[in-house]
Amino acid sequence: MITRPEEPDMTARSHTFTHAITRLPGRSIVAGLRAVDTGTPDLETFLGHHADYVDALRSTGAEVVVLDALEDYPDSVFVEDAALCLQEGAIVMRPGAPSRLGEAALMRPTLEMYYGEVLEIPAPATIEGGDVLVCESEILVGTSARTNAQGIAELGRLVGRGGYKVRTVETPEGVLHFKTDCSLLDAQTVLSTQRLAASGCFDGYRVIHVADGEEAAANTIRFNDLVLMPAGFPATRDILVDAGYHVREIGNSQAARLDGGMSCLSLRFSPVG
Ligand code: CIR
Repeated sequence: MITRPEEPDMTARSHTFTHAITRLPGRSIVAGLRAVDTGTPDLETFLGHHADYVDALRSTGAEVVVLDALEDYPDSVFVEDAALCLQEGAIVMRPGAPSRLGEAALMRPTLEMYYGEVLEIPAPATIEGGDVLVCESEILVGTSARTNAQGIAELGRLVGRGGYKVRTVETPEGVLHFKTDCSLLDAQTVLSTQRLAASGCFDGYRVIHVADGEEAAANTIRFNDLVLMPAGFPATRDILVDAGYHVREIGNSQAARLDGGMSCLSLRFSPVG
């Protein structure tokens, strides 16, 4: 079912950004985590897709940082999991994947450049950015194999002071992250798989469902006037175009081999001040 927005909202703070942080994939990408082995990612192809992704973000006028690859951390190209960037402050996450703990700490100096003081999720809680969907008036956080109840409680404690409301939702069984299956398209509208929306977690929002068989298209990002989506999902692309969104398709075949998508590849923010 499609609920069509009268006019896609182009002004809300949940999807207007002045900055983004990305990190290049390194040679160690071949050792990245994956649920199912569908082939070894090819670095050259991945670098090409990454460059297209960065160009698309920059084309909206945003300042985009491209950090050097971290060979000791095969999954560090997926920067979204390492931090949460809100307007008022940034928080270093505490990944539930032990091999990714160190890369989160290494994001801190970059965040400090923009925010000054940066908060962090304390041990033993775990939470990854891929489970956090920042909406206009609330933050939805999915419990998953990577994000536990303690992690969500710690996040709630840190952002509660700023007036943010955190709502716990469930990531479907067997799905890596909450946002593997959904994205925010504008202040009122989410793109979601049927299996996730069926949980009722988006009641009160307009929901656009991805086309049947195109579940992997659910992880998009709304970044200023663009919706970046993975290439290869024509039916979902047409749904989004018909709904009035400006869609840019980006190759994602190599990131997909490591269960990664559009949101995982950047931290998007507009720091106050
Ligand atoms: C991992 O399993 O951690 C990486 N291979 C993929 C992370 C994808 N990140 C995301 O969905 N936010």
